[in-house]
Amino acid sequence: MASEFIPSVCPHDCPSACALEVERLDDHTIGRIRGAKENDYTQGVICAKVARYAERVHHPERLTRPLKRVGKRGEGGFQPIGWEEALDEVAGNFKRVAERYGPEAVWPYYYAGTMGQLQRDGINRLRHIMGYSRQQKTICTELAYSGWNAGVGRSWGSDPREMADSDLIIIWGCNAVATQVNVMTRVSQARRARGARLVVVDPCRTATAEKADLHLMPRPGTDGALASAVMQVLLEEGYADREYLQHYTDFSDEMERHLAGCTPEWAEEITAVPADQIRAFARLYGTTPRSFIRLGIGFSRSRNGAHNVHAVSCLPAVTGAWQHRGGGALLGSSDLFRLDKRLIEGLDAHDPATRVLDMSRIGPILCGDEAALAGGGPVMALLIQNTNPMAVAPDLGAVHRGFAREDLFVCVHEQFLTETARMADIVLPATTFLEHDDLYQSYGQVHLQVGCRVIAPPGECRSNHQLICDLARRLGAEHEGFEMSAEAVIDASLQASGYPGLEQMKEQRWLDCSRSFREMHFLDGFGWPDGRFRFSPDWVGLGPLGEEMPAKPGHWAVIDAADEEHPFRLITPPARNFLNTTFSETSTSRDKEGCPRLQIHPDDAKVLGIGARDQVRLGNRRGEVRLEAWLTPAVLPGVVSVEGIWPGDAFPGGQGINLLTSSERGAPNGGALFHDTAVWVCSEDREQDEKMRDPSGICRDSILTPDF
Ligand SMILES: Nc1nc2c(c(=O)[nH]1)N[C@H]1C(S)=C(S)[C@@H](COP(=O)(O)OP(=O)(O)OC[C@H]3O[C@@H](n4cnc5c(=O)[nH]c(N)nc54)[C@H](O)[C@@H]3O)O[C@H]1N2
Ligand SMILES: Nc1nc2c(c(=O)[nH]1)N[C@H]1C(S)=C(S)[C@@H](COP(=O)(O)OP(=O)(O)OC[C@H]3O[C@@H](n4cnc5c(=O)[nH]c(N)nc54)[C@H](O)[C@@H]3O)O[C@H]1N2
Ligand code: SF4
Ligand SMILES: [Mo]
Repeated sequence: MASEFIPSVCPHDCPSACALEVERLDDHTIGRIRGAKENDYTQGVICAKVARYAERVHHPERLTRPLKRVGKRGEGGFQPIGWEEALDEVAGNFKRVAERYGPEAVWPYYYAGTMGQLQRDGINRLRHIMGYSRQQKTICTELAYSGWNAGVGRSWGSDPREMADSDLIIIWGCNAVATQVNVMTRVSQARRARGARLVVVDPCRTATAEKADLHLMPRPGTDGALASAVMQVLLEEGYADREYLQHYTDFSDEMERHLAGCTPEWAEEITAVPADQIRAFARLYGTTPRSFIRLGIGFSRSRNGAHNVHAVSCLPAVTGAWQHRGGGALLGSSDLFRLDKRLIEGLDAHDPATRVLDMSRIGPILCGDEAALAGGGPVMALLIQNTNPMAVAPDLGAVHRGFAREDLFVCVHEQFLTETARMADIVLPATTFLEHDDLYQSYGQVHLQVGCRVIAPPGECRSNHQLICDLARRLGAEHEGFEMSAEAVIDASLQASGYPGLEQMKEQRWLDCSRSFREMHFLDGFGWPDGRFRFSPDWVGLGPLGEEMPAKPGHWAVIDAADEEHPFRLITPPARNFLNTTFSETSTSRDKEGCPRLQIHPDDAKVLGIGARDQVRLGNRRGEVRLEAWLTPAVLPGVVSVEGIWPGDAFPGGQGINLLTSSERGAPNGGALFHDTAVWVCSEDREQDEKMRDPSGICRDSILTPDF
C-alpha cells in the first residue's frame, strides 16, 4: 500500500487541539505527522513531540495484553491474562465492593489523557447508571475558570485567530512556546504585519519571555496586585474608557476608591515588579486599543489563583479593549461548543444525590480522610482511564500510601505501564487516538473536529468506549450508549447538538464554532443576567469557599508564603517535550529534557553553597525530593522551579515533585495548587554534615537566603 496522509486531530490535553495529517504506511504503521495547513488555527504548525508520534505509538513498551498482578501490590509483577478473564475479575470486584459497601465505594477516576469527548467522558455513563461516586474535575482548570467566569460569566473570549490583528499581545502566566505553539504563530504574524509588541508576565524568563519586548516578573501568586496596580494607573492617568465602564460593567465609585489605593509602589512591595515598569506597561496597555491578553492557566494554580485570574480579566473592561478587533482577552473557549452529552455521559441517569469526590484530593480520599470522603464511606475500588494520579496528583505521599492499600481493588486502562498502572490489580491495554474514533472540541481554539481510526489497534488493545460497554454488560448496566458503536454515539451526539452528522464532519474535517464579533467580544453583554462584567464578583455563588474571598481585586495574601524554615517559593510548570506525564516514556523527549532539575537563581545558590549540577534536596513538611541544581537567572531570587512531571524513578529519591505540593482546595470551588509551595533547599553534600542540620531535619544554611 502506498503511503497516504489521513486527517486526524491531536487528542492531547493541550489548548491547541491541532488538526493533523497522519502518514499511514500500512494498516499497522504510521510515518510522520504534520499539521493541517488548511486549518486556519493550526496553519500547518504542530509541536515536535507530536510530529514524531510514531515513536510513541509504535513504542516497544506499549501495553498490548491484559495483565493481572502477581505478588505484592506495587512490586511490578504481572502475568498476561485473557480479556474475558480480566473483565470478569474487574466486574466481579466492583459487584463485591458495591454489595458490601454500597455503590459509592466504587470510584471511576479519569482525566484528559485524551480530550476526545467519547473516549474521555464515556466513563461517566457507567458511573451514573451504577450510582458510583462522582468526581469533581479540579486538577487543571477549576481555579482559572472560576476566576474568569467570576467577571465575564462565560468561558470564551476574543477569537484567538484575532491575535494576528493585535498591536499588543500580552501572554500572562503561560509559557506558550512550550504549551501552545499556535499562540506564538499569531504573535509572529502580528509582529510582521503590524509591528505588534509582546508583553509576557511570568516569574520565570521562559522561552516565551525571551521573545518579549517587555517581560514583567512578578513573584508567584501576586498577579492580583500587579493587575490592580495597572488598573490604578489606567484610572488615574485617564486611560479608562468611562463610557464603556458605565455601560458594560458594575464599576462603581467605591471600586474606584478601592483601586486608587493599589499604587504601583504598593504593588512593587508585593510583586517585586518595579513601579516604573508597572507604569510603563499600564501606559502601553492604555494607549493600545487592539490589546489582546492571552491568559494562561499557569498563573491560576495558587490558593489565590481564581482571585488573581479575575483581577487580570478586569483590564480590558477598564480600557474597553473588548470593543476592538484584535482586542480583548481569552482564557478558554469551552463554552462555544455546547455539545449534547446525554448519550456520551448518560446524563439522563445522573443522580445529583450521589456523592462527589474532589479528584485532586485522591491522596486523602484513599487514605480515608473523613472530610475528603464527603461524609461517605471509604473508596474500595477504582477504575482509572486517561490519567496517571500516582505522578500528577498533589500530596503524592498520601496518594502513594492510598494506592498501596491491600484492601483496595484497582483497575487501570492504559497505553503504557505508568506508575499508576503499576499499582493495579488488573491492567488493560488501551488504544491511542490513531486506533479509535472520536469527537474533539478545544479549550483554546474554536474548531469542532472528528478524528477517526487511522491504523489497527496493536495486539489486544481496546478503546475506552469498548471497555466501558464490555463492563456495562457484565455489571448489568443498561443504556442505549452501551449498545452503540463509537461512530454511532458520535454521530448521534453531533446531530443532537444541531451539528452536521459524522459523515459530513469527516468530509469537512472541522467546523468553525466561533460566533459573531459582537458575541465573542460581549458587545451585547457579558454572561451574567444583567449583561455586565463584574469587578465585584459573587464569589459565594461560585463555590463553597467563596465566603473567604475578598470582594474586590487586589492581593489576597493566602499563598503558602515563604518563612524562615521555607525560604523559597516552588513552582512546577509544564516541560516543553512532555505533555503532563505523556511522552515521559519516549526516549527522544526524555533525552531533550535531560533530568529533573531545580532552577535556582545563582545568588541564592551561592548563599547555599550550591554549584552547577550539584545534587540538592528540596523539601517541606510533606517530604523531600532530590534532584540536580541548575543555576540560572531565569528565575527570580527566592523562587525555584522544577519543570515537567517526571516519573518518580527519574529522581534519586524515587519520588516525584508532587510529593511537595498540597492537596488543599483552592477557593472558591476547589482546584489544585501546583505553583504555590514554600520549600527549603539545601545541597546534598551538606546533608552529610550533621552540624548543618537541626533536629527538625531542616538545613540551617537554607535559612541564610534573603527573605522573600
Ligand atoms: N506538579 C505538577 N503537577 C501537575 C501539573 C503541573 O503543572 N505541575 N499539571 C496538572 C494538570 S494541568 C493536569 S491536566 C494533570 C494531567 O495529568 P494526567 O491526566 O495524568 O496527564 P496526561 O499525561 O495527559 O494523561 C495521562 C494518561 O492518559 C493516558 N491516555 C491517553 N489516551 C488514552 C486513551 O485513549 N485511553 C486510555 N485508557 N488512556 C489514555 C496516557 O497514556 C497517560 O498515561 O496533571 C496535573 N499535575
Ligand atoms: N509541552 C507541553 N504542553 C502542554 C502541557 C505540558 O505538560 N507540556 N500541559 C498541557 C496542559 S494539561 C495544560 S492545562 C496547559 C497549560 O498551559 P497554559 O494555560 O498555556 O499555561 P502554562 O504554560 O502551563 O503556564 C505555565 C507558566 O506559568 C508561569 N507561572 C506559574 N506561576 C505563576 C504566577 O503566579 N504568575 C504568573 N504570571 N505566572 C506563573 C510559569 O512560570 C510558567 O511559565 O498546557 C498544556 N500543554
Ligand atoms: S500537543 Fe498541542 S501543540 Fe502539539 S500537536 Fe497536540 S495540540 Fe498541537
Ligand atoms: Mo491541564
